[in-house]
Amino acid sequence: MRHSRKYDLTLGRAAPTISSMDESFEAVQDFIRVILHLDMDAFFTSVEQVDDPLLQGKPVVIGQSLRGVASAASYEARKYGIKSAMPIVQAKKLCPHAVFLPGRMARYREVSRQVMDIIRDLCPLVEQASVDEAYADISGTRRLFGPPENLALRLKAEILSATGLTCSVGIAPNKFLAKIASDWNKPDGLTRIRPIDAPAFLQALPLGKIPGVGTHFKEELRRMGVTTVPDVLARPKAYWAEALGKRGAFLHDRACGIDDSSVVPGTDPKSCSAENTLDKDTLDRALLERQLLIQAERIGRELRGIGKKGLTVTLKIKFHDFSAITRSKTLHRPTDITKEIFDAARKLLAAEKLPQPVRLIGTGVSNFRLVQVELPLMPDATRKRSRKLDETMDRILDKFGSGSIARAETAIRDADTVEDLLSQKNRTLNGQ
Ligand code: DCP
Ligand code: MG
Repeated sequence: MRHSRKYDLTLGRAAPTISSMDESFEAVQDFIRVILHLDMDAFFTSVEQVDDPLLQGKPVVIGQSLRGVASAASYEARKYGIKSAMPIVQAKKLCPHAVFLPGRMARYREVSRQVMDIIRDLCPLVEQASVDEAYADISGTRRLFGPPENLALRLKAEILSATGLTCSVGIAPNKFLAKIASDWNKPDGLTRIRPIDAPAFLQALPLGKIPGVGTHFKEELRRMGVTTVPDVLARPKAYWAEALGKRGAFLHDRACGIDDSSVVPGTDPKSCSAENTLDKDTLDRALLERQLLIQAERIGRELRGIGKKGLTVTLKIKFHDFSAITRSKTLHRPTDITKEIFDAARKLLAAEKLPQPVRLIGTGVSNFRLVQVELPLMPDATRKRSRKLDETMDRILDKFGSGSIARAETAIRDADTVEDLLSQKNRTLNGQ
């Protein structure tokens, strides 16, 4: 009898209740990866609105140049249909009374650092994915923080109190789903996608939200009669691998919610690159060079920002049929100078025959070397001048924002001296 009593008691204790079932379910989740993705809401414009309370509640757009595009739009501006990457001229038509600001990159970077520090303080493994977003692998943090939602709420609260800004957080079993989740309920959102819920989220996901599915790929799929995730899933993976190779297999994996990529913590970058898919496939070398110049400017600035110099410049070209080539050039000395990066990339392009129109062009700098002191052996006036030009450019871009980049491109190509550059800049700012 005693035995059975004990048995009864044990049974009683173990009898599943709804909450203990939830707990066991939650505990099982510990064995599944838990990935968190955090993305700041309307980042650049929100920083402006926090710094200048007069801007709160108003449509704000970052970008002023009539030849440029908007880099960010506040949620108030989005109500008028304004989005990032939209030409400023169009944005002004949609909402003439919006406040158009030049942007302050240095300030956004400063706030970004604050945000990333908070995430790194609380999460074990963090990968910064851009200026305003990061992934964290928070598998196994349940004992410390309880369910992942608690950790997400704490991150949101600490970021809000330190910066005055809101962010949106997604929690899911992999990076791809976590990013979908953070975007699901913006702004100030918190969305969790459990494995069991993934199919429902994916059903409603526009194909363009899958990384790598850009305008051209979407059009290609449309021609195949595929416009939704269920359309992708209606054909087996083998079909996709056969029809589109790696791209097809990747597409099918993502449509199933599969992504095995790891969160790679912020190790020292090994390279810096930039690439652009062109509006239209082209053989126009002048246009391609112009892209290289924009990329060299971006990479040079990035390198100078992180204090790195690279010895190898790489050119990447993707052609109309998606075939791709890369060509590299090793320089005599490591560089972070925009003009040197541009010159190397331009030479690589000049040496290439273009058998078919170019779809995408990119530049990369790698093979970083630590060179703190310029060798005095070769007094190099050109290099000094280029460096001075870059410093001035960096200051201008910090001050006037990325909207001024279009002017900067022309300036850097044409300017021989810093004075030239500044006078061009002033002319442009004065609308001449
Ligand atoms: N950005 C840019 N050019 C683009 C897109 C974005 O300069 N074409 C900058 C401005 C954004 C910041 O990067 O504020 C972050 O980009 P997001 O895509 O995360 O956009 P937001 O943070 O502005 O808005 P959301 O709330 O949708 O994340
Ligand atoms: Mg954002």
